[in-house]
Amino acid sequence: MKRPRHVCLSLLLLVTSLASVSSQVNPGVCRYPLGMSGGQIQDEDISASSQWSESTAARYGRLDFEEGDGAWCPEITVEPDNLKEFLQIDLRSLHFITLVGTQGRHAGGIGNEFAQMYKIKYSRDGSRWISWRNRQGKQVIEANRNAYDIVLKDLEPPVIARFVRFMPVTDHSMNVCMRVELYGCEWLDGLVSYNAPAGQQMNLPEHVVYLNDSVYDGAIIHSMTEGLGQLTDGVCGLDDFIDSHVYNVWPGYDYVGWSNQSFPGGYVEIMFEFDRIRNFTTMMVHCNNMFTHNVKAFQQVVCYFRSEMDWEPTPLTFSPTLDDEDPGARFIPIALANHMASAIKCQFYFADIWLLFSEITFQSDTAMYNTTLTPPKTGLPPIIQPEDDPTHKVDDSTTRILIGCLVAIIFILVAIIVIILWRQVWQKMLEKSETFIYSHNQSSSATSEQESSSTYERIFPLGPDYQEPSRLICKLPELAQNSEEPASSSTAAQDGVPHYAEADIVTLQGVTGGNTYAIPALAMDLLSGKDVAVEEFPRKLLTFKEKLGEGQFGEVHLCEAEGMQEFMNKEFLFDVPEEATVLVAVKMLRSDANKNARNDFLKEIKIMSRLKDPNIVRLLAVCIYSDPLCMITEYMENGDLNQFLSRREPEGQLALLSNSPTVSFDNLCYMAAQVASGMKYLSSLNFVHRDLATRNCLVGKNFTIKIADFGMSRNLYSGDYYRIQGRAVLPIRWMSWESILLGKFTTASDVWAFAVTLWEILNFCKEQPYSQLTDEQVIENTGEFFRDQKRQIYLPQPVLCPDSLYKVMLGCWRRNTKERPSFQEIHRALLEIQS
Ligand code: DJQ
Repeated sequence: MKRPRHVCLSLLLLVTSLASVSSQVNPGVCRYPLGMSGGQIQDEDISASSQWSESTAARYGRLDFEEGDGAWCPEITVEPDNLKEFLQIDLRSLHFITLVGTQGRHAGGIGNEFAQMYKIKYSRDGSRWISWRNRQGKQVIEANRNAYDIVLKDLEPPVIARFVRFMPVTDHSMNVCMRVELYGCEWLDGLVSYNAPAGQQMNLPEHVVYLNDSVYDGAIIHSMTEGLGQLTDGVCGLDDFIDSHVYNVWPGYDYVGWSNQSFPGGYVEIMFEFDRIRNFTTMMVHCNNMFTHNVKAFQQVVCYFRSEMDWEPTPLTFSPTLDDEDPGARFIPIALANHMASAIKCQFYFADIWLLFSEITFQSDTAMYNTTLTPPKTGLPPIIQPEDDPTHKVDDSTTRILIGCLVAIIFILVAIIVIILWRQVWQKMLEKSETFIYSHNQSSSATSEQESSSTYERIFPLGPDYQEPSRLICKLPELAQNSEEPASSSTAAQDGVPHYAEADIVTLQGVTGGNTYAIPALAMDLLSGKDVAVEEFPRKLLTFKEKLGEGQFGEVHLCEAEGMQEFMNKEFLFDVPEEATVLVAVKMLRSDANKNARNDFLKEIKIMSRLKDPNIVRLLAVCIYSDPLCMITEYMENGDLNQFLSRREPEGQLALLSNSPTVSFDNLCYMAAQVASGMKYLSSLNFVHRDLATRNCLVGKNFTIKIADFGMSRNLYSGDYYRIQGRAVLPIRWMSWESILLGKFTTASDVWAFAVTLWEILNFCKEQPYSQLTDEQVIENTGEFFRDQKRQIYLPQPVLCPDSLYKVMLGCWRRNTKERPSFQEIHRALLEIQS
């Protein structure tokens, strides 16, 4: 299983920005100030319905500016029922706007006017104005309570517009002044509207699923015209279309869907109109594929292009491979073969009864020829000057394609260099970012996502409308897909500890444990097994007893081993039973495993053979001279720690009554201390576990513990892993904020997970961490840890947990990784508490 690597996101953004093509907007990232406070928006692009005086003209309505009399103020008092006044901003091109900020007139203490509320109107062409509404249909936005504080509000749904109007609203007659800012990024898709048949309603026995486009901003009569909506709001639907990322909405909210019963032609036609003629490379359609509910991605799409007045006669046809196995929602890319068009009309053919889309995005070259032909529909200024001689058009476009190819090659080369440099820079950058204090004053002056140099220049709103973490979810699957990058970055320099040279580190994937490990790899011949520091065990001396577990490519069996003592005696100089046979656990590679799985198995042997600590699963011997490949470890008769504890009770009345086995507080501490000790050992090797939890610890005789890593595929624990669009799987409830938000896994994030494990232990594994929170809420809580404004929710102090121990846990959950204790310190603290 692969983990998301945010390196890939950054790389993707980097390459995308260099290549200056458009790509799907990520609302989580698209939050840059658009230039009211930074000055990129010119005075002449700020206008208003009226002004109180020359010194309170529209141009003084810039957030955080104190020029003139300190804000824009309309001529007359704003009355509750009068909505005539507005402050208007022209962004000069289409922008994806995710956030707005307002402030009143303070003027160094002289002013005290502000807007308690306002509405937003927006327009893409300057003539058709649309009133913004939130997802519940409400137009009024609560705003300022005083003249100086900035109030940021997420636009949920975001808007795509060139012009925006702020219209102050009051509940009583009052003087109002405003300073404002817009946040977002340029809308490079260039899409100005899509027209489609209205979404329909699906009647399931247990739900009515509303598959309409509930935020469509055009007209909806029988069909949707002239608007944009859910297909462009940057929110991808979940695998199960009945669920939604957004709270308090109805089943099916994220999707727009149609049933084939209403379309005798067998297809749904959607027409897309753009701001100008563009050279299209790709269209991405995010489709649901829950075939168990008769929903499937389209079986064919036929697209027509209109570049001038007429539609091109020959359409482009594409048939994706139908997927009857994976019910996960997915983006289907459709290559548009550099067609030039200002409108595209696509017919999506049903593959099943239902067709459900949640996002459609386009990639196109922005620099296009534009002759005396059709003027852009919106009247937006074209980017490139008109060509004088239309006969050069064809030649010209071929040269453009050639230049494009060359440029692409250069970018790929640059990207490769960047990847190499990145590894070194990335760690340093992230360390720095942790100390970065998020505040509006420090927000960048960049006008778009593409121009900004740092991810941290975005605005993270401070109000209750904060959406960032959950929004990241939409982007994560993309990261997971691109996670071919080795995991070594996570093992690189942490907290100033000396570490292995990058080149010595290899990435290994466990077989049962689907985790990615990174360990120092010494030069050795992997497949010959020469350098595996464990001995070959005669396979015929193993007798199978029962199955202990199963992974994707192998099984773990309980076996009797004859003469294993020799192997054990050599390793441990203490006594082992003298019987002829001992029980061992044998992990075996399935005979039908492919070459990759086989290599992974051998790599896992290599790693495991180097981990020698009493509290880590220890490899006793292997069978690699012949197939099936096996590795052998001691049998831990009490299974995993989670199962072990959940079947036991603390000593006391309750246990006496129920007659269940008990575990004393001291024994709990003893087990916790062993986990800490094993982790102390791993951290000394700079080995990052990434999935420390009670489910990954084994219990032997007398409360002995060994840390293992079963991987994420055990059904029993599937609820502990958060699945993003059927791909990335993350133990979010055990993960530090930086692992979730930045993809950063270090010993410090293992320390965080250790404290969650400790919490589980003290609760006898009877409760899942944050059991009151949904996965989405856990991710939102991660955002609170990140902002550290005392709104984060910590796991509560378990009943059995003394204050001193809870202090240790809280220390492990500090925002700043450097302030968290080391495993050495934790281990010492646990020994002290125990005695
Ligand atoms: C690490 C691993 C052991 C396979 C179930 C009940 C049992 C075994 C990061 C380091 C710390 N340690 O282990 N990584 C990966 N491996 C494992 C297991 C636990 N597993 C899964 C079981 C299991 C026992 C033993 N007694 N009772 O299924 N590994 C490797 C393993 C298993 C058998 C032989 C050799 C290694 O998590």
